[in-house]
Amino acid sequence: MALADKDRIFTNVYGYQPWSLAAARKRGDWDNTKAILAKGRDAIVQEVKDSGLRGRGGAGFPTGLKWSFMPKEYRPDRPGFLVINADESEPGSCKDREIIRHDPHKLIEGALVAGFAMGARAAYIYIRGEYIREAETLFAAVQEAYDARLIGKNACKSGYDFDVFVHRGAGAYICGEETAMIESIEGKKGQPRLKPPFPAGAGLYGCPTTVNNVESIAVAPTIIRRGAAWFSSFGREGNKGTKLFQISGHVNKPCVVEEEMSIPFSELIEKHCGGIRGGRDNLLAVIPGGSSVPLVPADQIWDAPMDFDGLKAVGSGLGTAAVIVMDKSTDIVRAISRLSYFYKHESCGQCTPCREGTGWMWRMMERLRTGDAEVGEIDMLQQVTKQVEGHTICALGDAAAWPIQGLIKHFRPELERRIAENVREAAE
Ligand code: L3W
Ligand code: SF4
Repeated sequence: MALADKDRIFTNVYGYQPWSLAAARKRGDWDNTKAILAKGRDAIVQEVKDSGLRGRGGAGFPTGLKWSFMPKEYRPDRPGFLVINADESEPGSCKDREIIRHDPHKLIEGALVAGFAMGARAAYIYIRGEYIREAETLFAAVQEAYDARLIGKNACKSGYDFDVFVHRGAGAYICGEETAMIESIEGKKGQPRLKPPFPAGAGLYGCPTTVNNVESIAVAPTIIRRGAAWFSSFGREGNKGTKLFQISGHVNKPCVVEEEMSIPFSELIEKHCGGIRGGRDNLLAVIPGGSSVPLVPADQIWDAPMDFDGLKAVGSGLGTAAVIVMDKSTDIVRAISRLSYFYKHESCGQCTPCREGTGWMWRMMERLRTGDAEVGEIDMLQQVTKQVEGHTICALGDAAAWPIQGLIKHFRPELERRIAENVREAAE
């Protein structure tokens, strides 16, 4: 059953009401936040654990568990930090933008609640450089929260001091990787660090740090207010809660919509997007979780539950729930080749398999796109993806390899057809 309006967390996702503090308060934000903090650190972490919330930035790591990795004791010489990943750059992803545009106070209140629960001294919201208007909104909303003494010294009269800083990025996709983001905030070139140590052990300025996605943080106050049992009543085991889905591409009405986790793909598309352009039979394939996850052909995605396990079962992933729909007018080889170019362009270049491999993969994809290749090169390309996957410092290498692997797995006949046609043209 689809999510009822009364169960939506992001009630202003379309911006029908102002984002301002006054309007946010009418929607229930910042309502006796002091009472939430009074529950204590452990109780808040336990509630988030019980809710089943998993990270909304792509990896799906359990949020409450991540918060619990932060040190229990406060040390002034080694304060904890919360870093909020608003560097939304994954092709297809556009949900954090809507939260910041229309519901920034959910994020700021979430920063205070999460920061308090993990014993952090401050939150840094790292916002994508291209989100210029959104950054302006966020700066203004943070100032409103300071002026109302909701954050800063003695935040919400709780006796707890908590600062929120907004940090703008400069347009590099790789700064969305948590350790590259930390480097960037420190003023260095945004290149990922080797893990471990994980940020909870040694993060921003060498201090304990938790990096969470905007959506993961923005839902936290509602989870505490309405309770873990309410949140976990949506979705299925291991895939709980509500989720912002972002559907783009060849549907009649692309949209961002909050829905219950595990909603079947068909229901999501028919109910909220007016169906596939040209009807169900015109669907070719779907990239269900942002460009870093493999595509799924039409016949396998239609009944799939839109959650971590449901999409894993069809060889893909939920990622950020950025659903890219492609109908039969799509040149699927060209589409994946374009993604390959993106990863080649965004590679930070510090590890050889990614720096060199993304270039190799893109050039081979271009040869396959034009049909100017031998059939044996399809397997060679597959081998190159296997040499990149799992052999790099961060997940960008995997992200570059997986879409190509999905293409070869599901559309090999199309690759072979292009090569055959090119050979035939050359022979004529
Ligand atoms: C302490 C341990 N912490 C894991 C933490 C870790 C991180 C989180 C998940 O990649 C994915 C990527 C993209 N002690 C820990 C621990 N942690 N073990 O848990 O870590 P990890 O390494 O599984 O993932 P990641 O590096 O965060 C993120 C995928 O997301 N993605 C796209 C993302 C794009 C955006 C965007 O544009 N907004 O988010 C899509 O699928 O491929 O697989 O915090 O520290 N033992
Ligand atoms: Fe940089 Fe690519 Fe290595 Fe990640 S995998 S650290 S983006 S070179």
